[in-house]
Amino acid sequence: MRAGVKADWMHAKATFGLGAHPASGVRAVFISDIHLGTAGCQAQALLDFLKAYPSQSLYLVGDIIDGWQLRRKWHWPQAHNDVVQKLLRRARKGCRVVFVPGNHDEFARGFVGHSFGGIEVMAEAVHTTATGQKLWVTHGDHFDGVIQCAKWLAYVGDNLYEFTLKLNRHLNTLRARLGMPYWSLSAFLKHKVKTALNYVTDFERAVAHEARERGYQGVVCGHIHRAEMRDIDGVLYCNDGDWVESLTALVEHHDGRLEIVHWVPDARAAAPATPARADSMEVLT
Ligand SMILES: [Mn+2]
Repeated sequence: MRAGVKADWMHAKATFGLGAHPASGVRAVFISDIHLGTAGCQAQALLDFLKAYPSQSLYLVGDIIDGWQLRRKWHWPQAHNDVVQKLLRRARKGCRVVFVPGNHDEFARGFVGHSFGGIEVMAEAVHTTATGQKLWVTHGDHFDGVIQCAKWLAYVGDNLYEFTLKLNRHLNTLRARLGMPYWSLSAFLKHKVKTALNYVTDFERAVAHEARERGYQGVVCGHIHRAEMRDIDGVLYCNDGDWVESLTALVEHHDGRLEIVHWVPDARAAAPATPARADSMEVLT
């Protein structure tokens, strides 16, 4: 049984770009970390993705609306309305829409057990794939305990790396003038990023471990904005990524095959491919 399950997702692969979108849709779509209400939210790209991937089920795996940010500064352009409308329309048209709140939309945790416009609010969910695998669906912030390091360090990209190298030069010119010894800011940051990467791994392991404890074959989460699908000690760990930076989603095809979709917006399609964050992180380590 276990072997069958394994063979099934071993065939799963990540796809990039504007490849053929399934005309008949997919069985399930998992998205999280949309952060509606923030300037960083890539609402239009998400709208395009949702249009291209109709589904029988849609799981909103937390941090859909950024309540934290909205409390500080109201940012709600039309495209964010459109996303909400699109989700409600999807529920109305017969798609099962489940909303599992995250930490940024924890206000919705007060509405667990209720549904709004056909969208069910659940503290956590269980999705059964076409092949019978049971996937635990949770945002993942409850595992923050394993990530004690500043989370922003996990987002450091190569642009910032370039910047720190530059800053490093200026800093050390200044230090030299003040008669202070050379100190490498970039080495310091490199070390910090390495630590941050360890925390990512710790997070993934903690989530997978809990899924296994609970008797599930896999888990779908978000929260750390890092799309991933791999086996961790016999449990399928899936992270559906985010719609702020990476534009990623997890989909289940009608045959039960799981896939991480890396959405490429039309406007960017002609531009040279930007390396995935995982690649740029390697520059730093
Ligand atoms: Mn979160």
